[in-house]
Amino acid sequence: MFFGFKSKRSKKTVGSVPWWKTRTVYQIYPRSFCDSNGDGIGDIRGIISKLDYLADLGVGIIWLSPVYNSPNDDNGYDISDYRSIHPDFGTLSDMKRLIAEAERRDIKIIMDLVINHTSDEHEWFKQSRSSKDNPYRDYYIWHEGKNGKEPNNWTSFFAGSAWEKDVRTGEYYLHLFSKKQPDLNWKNPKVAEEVRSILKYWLDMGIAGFRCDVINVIYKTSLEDGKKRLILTGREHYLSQKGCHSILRSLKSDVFSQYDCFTVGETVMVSTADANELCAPERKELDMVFSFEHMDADCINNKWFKTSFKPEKLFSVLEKWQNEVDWNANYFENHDQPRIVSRYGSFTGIAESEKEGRERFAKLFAVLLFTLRGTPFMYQGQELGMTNGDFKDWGDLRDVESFNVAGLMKKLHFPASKVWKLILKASRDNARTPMQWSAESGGGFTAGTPWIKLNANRAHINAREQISREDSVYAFYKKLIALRNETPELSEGSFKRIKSPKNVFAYLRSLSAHNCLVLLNFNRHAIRLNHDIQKYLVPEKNGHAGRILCSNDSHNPLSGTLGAHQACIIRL
Ligand code: ISL
Ligand code: CA
Repeated sequence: MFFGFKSKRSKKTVGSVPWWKTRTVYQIYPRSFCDSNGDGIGDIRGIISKLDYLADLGVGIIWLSPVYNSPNDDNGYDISDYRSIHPDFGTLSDMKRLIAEAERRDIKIIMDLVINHTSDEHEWFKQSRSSKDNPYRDYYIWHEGKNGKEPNNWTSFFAGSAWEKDVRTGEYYLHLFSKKQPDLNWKNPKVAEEVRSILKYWLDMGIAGFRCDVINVIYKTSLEDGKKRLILTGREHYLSQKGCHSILRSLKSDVFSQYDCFTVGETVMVSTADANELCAPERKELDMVFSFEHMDADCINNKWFKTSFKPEKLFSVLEKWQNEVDWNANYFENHDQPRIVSRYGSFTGIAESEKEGRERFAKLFAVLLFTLRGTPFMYQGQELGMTNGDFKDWGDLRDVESFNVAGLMKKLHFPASKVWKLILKASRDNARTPMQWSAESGGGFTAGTPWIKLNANRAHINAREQISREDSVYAFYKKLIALRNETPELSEGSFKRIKSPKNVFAYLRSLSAHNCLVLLNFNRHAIRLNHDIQKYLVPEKNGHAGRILCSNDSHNPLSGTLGAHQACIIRL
């Protein structure tokens, strides 16, 4: 519900604020977005056919997950040629048309930059593994074994040792991810030279920036044994190292600063201090970073062990990041994360009867996303309130990480049914099911057989249905995007948390004399607001009540209570 607010086509730049601070970013996972030729795999022509949909929603930037050539061990995050497009997705000329067609609609495109590793099928690696004296040998990290075993005790992000022995030379190569993703050697200046030239190639083609994959792990200071840990043994030797900072500074000064572009780093295990070292303006490294701490509000130790969602944990992490980092890259979903409504809301979405609660919950997170200070990043299908996959058995899963981790759990003697339960909850495949465009058998995604199981709830959760309804999650996203575009205090204003009842998140966004109060009730029941909040709603001095700009519920918060899962923005 939006009050006294007309949605206009967005004014994309506000004053001198850079465009990447005011626009909304929409992430596309190309395999699962829209298939134009019936082979079951989403492609670039499919994306082009949906540009009007995105423009209408108010999207200002598309982040495209990898579309480069790749053997797809990790769905494109294993690149075998950085300058070409995977034939599954189309051709280079399709890509150029996508850039031009997006530009016509005032939408910019950023690409995924995966430079911690390449595919083992990249020409550099083929050369590198062929012999110890090949000129490409030093592009990767090779080491002889120690007493007939791996060179050190490091473990991979995808479980198991981070080393693989290669028969050709008898030495091991490092892979922090799958064994088909060998890590590049960033101590070799030739690697940086290659990457600079790849960056220019795409920027010259009209790309507006990059999402830099696991960018804070690229530099390995030493290859010594790491402190033994439950996950990622060895990490102290490569997380956010000095060497990484100097590489990023040189990429910024040699390349990024020469273009009107921006960078967002995907940075694992970062603290706010690490984030500031990477993206505070004076550091001249990255423009913003994705952190992970706020995604742990439903985990114990690591993402595989999910517990119930703890809203207060989420609030305190968000508050810390809002206060300590000037400009955040805000997100709650991406291609690696289960869907919000399923993981935090426990809405399976299979039952039509859950619709109202699920949609209200999806809108609650939408208000949070668009009212935090920073650039909002949304993921395809989030605007429809899409749910986790409805996978029935192992044959329905596709993700290399899920299989590797399941293998490790089995080795540790977890019972098979337990393994399935844990994987089902946390698998990255939950986010990768095809976009639900319509109720039809292919979900409007494909005329063929989708590469991964389409959720049966497409019958009632789909874009066509959402667009037809004024109170849908889609309509709510569209209005929120426009509201943020039209309300400088929401995009540029400061953030100040206000004391609130348990599981209610309340804060002010302020710019000069303008203030917006944001109230988010994460309780499943109505709640009475405390004095600290009430005093803003009806100020004693002038008696003017705040004006509600948006709410996911018709209940009036000015009455002093919030409804179950109610979220609203009030202009004071
Ligand atoms: O899924 C994760 C977080 O919940 C991580 O384990 C993830 O693998 C890590 O965040 C790195 O992700 C990025 O690099 C990977 C790729 O598989 C992911 O899809 C990508 O987002 C390797 O390139
Ligand atoms: Ca296709």
